[in-house]
Amino acid sequence: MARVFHVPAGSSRSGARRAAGTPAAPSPAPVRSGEKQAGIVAGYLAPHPPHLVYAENPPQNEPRSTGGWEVLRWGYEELRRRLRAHRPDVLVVHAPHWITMVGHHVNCVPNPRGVSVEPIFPHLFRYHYDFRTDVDLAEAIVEEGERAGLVTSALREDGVRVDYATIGALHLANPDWDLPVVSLSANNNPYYYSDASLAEMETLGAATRRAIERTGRRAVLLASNSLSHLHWDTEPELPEDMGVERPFSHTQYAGDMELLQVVREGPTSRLKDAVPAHIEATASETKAGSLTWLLAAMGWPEIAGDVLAYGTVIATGNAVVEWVP
Ligand code: 2X7
Ligand code: FE2
Repeated sequence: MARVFHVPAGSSRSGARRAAGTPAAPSPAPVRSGEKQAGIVAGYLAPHPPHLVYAENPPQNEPRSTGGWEVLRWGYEELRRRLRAHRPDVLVVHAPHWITMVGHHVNCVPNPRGVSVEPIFPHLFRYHYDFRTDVDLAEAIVEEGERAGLVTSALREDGVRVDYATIGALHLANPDWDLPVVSLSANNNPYYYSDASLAEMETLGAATRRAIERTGRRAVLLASNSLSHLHWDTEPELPEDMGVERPFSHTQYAGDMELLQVVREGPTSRLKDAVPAHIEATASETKAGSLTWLLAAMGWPEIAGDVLAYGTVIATGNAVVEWVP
């Protein structure tokens, strides 16, 4: 891992903010969840292709469709049913299109609102969002990350546009937006340094778990990643034309199936080797670290994952998966 992203604990940008006299965020008070037990209650692989939101025709999205990608969307329907049953206080999402070049950032803006636009598919995704952040938990994740020696930063500027991978996964998991959110950035280190591993995501995952426990939250985690990531560079006249939707190649499809077989068999610790091998074989979007963060946060539980759906979107592989620790 490139050393530029490691600093001694306490020397981060938010540490500098405190040194400059800005009042530190108050320690979050533990929250009582009634009879509910706090901690991470479930984790989902929750891919974000903008096509899935477009196909749903929600009022928040400007473009209109005639449907498409139904099997993946049915998987999300089941995800939503299960997510409700876990009765979470908060959704915590790690997404690969909030790219930060230095460190791991956490959105601490209390009420992000604006229009999220997919830069390559703006004709499919122009989504009006308006949601609440669990600021206490967000700040606790910044603090725990810092304490663990990560470069962390609290985003506090109102009006910064929220990326489509964060919005896409959150919409598909909870289109009512009636739960508070914590959104984490993806540090782009693995895309720039050939020797970079996902080891830092282990640290970020553990820090996330400690922050959730410390604040007494009942949290559902969302890893907003597609799987195999080679895709077409042209799209059909009708974007939702399922007559042309298919895997990029048999090799890409087979790579996804190999990974999902390990997911279905468990335990999750086998994914410590399987995820990097899958990235190598399929240019998987899990290279951005969201899936590793999720599994590390759950402590690599000795369980299998439940694959709720698999399908391609403009040839990329996408799976909706549940893990209940
Ligand atoms: O970001 C994406 C993606 N992950 C997969 C497919 C299509 C578009 O955007
Ligand atoms: Fe993506």
